[in-house]
Amino acid sequence: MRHAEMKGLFLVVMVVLLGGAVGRVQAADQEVTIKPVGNQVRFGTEEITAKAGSQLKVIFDNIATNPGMRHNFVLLNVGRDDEATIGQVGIGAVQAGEAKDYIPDHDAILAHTTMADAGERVEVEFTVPPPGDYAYLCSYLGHYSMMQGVLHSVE
Ligand SMILES: [Cu+2]
Repeated sequence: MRHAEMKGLFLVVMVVLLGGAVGRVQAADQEVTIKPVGNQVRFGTEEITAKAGSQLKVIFDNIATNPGMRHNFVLLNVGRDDEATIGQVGIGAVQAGEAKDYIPDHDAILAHTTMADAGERVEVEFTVPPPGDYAYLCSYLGHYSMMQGVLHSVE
């Protein structure tokens, strides 16, 4: 192969590689997989730590086998001590019902997955909010009071 041909081939390869990189969705900075505790109304992971401003992907792997154990992951912009807001979201979710996938129209909701049936995996990617503690919960029918955790956002 002549030098000019080699150069041409190199360019084609570079364009293909770069084109592929641009077309790909940027990977999350961190991934965390959360499962329920068997068929209980409880998150197996009740604490997550992530860097403020980074991209976090939360995968909710609903390993429950009881079909009634539907769950999701809903992140709020309040701490776990803000029971009033958590209650509003939890009760609002019941009112929102199946038609709205148990996601009420509430300002406190920062991110959420869709509802996962038993055996189903869902995920959501979001930018970690400024440093602080943020409650997360499952908004399926009354689960919010037992199924909660906290995201620690750190510098
Ligand atoms: Cu649940």
